[in-house]
Amino acid sequence: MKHNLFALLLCSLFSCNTSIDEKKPNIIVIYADDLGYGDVSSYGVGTLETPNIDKIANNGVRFTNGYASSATCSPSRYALLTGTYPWRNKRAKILTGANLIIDTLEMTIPKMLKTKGYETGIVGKWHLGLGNTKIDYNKKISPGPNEVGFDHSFIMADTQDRVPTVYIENGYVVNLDPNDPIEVNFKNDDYGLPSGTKNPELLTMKWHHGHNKAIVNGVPRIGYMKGGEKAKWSDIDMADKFLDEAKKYIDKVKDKPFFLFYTLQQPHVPRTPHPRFVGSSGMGPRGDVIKEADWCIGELYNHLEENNLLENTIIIISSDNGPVLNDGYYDDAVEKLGDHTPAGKLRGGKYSLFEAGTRVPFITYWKGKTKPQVSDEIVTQIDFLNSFSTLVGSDINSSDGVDLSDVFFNNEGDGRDEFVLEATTRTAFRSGNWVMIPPYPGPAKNYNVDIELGNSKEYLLFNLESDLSQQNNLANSNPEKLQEMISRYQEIIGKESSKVEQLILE
Ligand code: NG6
Ligand code: CA
Repeated sequence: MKHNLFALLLCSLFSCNTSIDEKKPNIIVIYADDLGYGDVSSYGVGTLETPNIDKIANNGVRFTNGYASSATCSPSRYALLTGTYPWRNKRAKILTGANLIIDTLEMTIPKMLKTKGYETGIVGKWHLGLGNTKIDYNKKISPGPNEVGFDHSFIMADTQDRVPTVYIENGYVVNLDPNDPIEVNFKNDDYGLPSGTKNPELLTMKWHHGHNKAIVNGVPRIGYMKGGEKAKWSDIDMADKFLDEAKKYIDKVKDKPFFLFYTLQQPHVPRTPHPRFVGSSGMGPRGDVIKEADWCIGELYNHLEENNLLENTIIIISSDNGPVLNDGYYDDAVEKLGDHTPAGKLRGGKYSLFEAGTRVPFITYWKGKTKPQVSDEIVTQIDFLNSFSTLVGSDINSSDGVDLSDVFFNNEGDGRDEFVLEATTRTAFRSGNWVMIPPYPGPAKNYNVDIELGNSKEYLLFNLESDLSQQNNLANSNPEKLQEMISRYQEIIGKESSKVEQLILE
């Protein structure tokens, strides 16, 4: 009490915002990688069981129209953290060994929360680029998460299928032996080491497309890597490692309000479940790593409960993009799928402008505050910044985001009316129950991953209320609606429209 009074006095003297910190809720965003709308059993459209996510979903708000901003990872993460449409940032594409794509001057969720006294941490996959010149993994790597608002970071740089296969903590490669420096190269095989293409006999997992370069733990990766032996991660222990780090972080900061961005690596390729999950789904490694992710979420929940943190912690669960089965390795994802439907009834998948690209599991939970609810309101991850801002009493806002704090946390209010979704630099527009996909050149399908991309010579117009699976193109039969959608879409994307027109003309 004495301590609190003293803090209050200090705060009133220096007009800081920490006096009511202890009442502010902790915020944990759990972000899966490539988890589909139908991969979570509470969504009722697949056959895989995810009891731990379901427990949170069934006690919180389960959104049926919840969207990532993009059908791929880096753009979605960029939009989530900045509240800005990814198509406004030309560098927000799928990254491979790239430099940081968030400007260090840009507003982010952790930066905003820090103005209100929050501790901020990220544990897991980053995939937003590092440094601003050629990255030297043997020195402090900066700028990165710590320069865009995170007090603490324990990350893998890109994805599990890319080198360097090491963890980076607050800018430093973990367990790096200075006598065994790391070199990384995404173009030329300069190191003369075994590779997926040259040495199939060394592989424990076979590549299907891409992923044929450096071999680490028997798995061929994207890119070449030399050195850093002691620093290399163990793939099968990655889930446990991230979970441990997440718990350690919570233990360290739990006396203050905190924001944790817990970015799971599952079920992105390569799918490497810990042996205790092998066979747990009956669907091969893809199902098994989803079981593993579900278990991790349960463990994190238990940890919060054991530490009496559950009442004052908001938990959000979502995914960065929709599902894909074969994303570059032979891992039985297709063969052992059975009746499971990772995208539910939605068309497309990862990389696609159709619904399954961006419509993802989306759950908010705040014990004692949110009532169990299934909400059909349209909500997106671009809206987190503005919604968290309202929640913590900040006036920082992004112009692309909408304040949906009531929808997320109070079982009240309306969702968005409209938003522009993105897939591999193409955009489409949802307004109410309508979706308009402009014409784009390119193949209708990515045959490697067996997913329809949403490219077509004609405008596509769907009414999701009567046609959730986007089977009936109403562009010809409803020209007024089409024109209305095109006009509004072009108004939003502004000068980007010239680019779209150009693509249409090609
Ligand atoms: C692609 C990879 C894919 C995946 C994706 C990024 C190939 C052929 N495909 O380039 O396997 O890594 O990048 O996925 O290399 S994401 O979820 O991080 O966006
Ligand atoms: Ca992803």
